[in-house]
Amino acid sequence: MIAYKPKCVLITGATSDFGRSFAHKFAAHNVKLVLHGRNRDKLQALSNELDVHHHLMVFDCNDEDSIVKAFDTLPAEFQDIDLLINNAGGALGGDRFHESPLDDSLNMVGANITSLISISHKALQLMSKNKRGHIINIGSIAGNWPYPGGHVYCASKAFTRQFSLALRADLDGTNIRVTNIEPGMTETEFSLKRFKGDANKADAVYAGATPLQADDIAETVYWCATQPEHVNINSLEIMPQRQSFGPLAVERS
Ligand code: 8X3
Repeated sequence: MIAYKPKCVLITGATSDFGRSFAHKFAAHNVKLVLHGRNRDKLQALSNELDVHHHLMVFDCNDEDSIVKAFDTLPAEFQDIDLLINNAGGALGGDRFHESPLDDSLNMVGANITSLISISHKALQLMSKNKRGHIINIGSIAGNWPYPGGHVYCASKAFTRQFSLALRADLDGTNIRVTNIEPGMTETEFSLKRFKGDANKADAVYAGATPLQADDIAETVYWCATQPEHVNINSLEIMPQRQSFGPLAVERS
């Protein structure tokens, strides 16, 4: 028996592995959905798999005008969004910062930070009018633990964590919750996208490691979203049992 059932959940990046898992998880509990994706065909394919009431939003996270338009044309029956899952975004590249294309870094800032700000701003207008809501940001352990080649990705996830916590402070008295979920190694297309289609590099990340699966994170998100209204999970870091910490690097002469 769950303590709270969201009325309407907006999932960004719904066509990706995490997003698809979130959509199926909430649909299985008959929760109305607003599904965002950049690719209309992929979004339509997801739509065809769901038999719950839903609305599709197509926009590129780097296109501010289309974000605004998507919210301004949201049908009345979907304006009761009381859960936003900020899932869109990802990592691009794993080389050292100064040896990586600057465009990759700027695109990560756009997808992981700028659009998260814009979408949260729009969703909060609705939630504060309705005096209820919850934002669940999909952060990463990369926001807590830096690693070589992580640079802007790590920094964007550190932003997500601190933005989530600071929003908590701003939203005092509004009945709106904020949670930052911080997954570690999860076997998804994340690495394939990061390494721009290089399957060997992507597979090597997960080889022999028993990584988390998207459904593990969907389970966690659903648990956070269905806590009683007086409970706020601020942040939750989750790793595979077989992933842990290493020593700090020391350069020796
Ligand atoms: C994904 C986790 O460790 O690959 O956000 O950066 S990690």
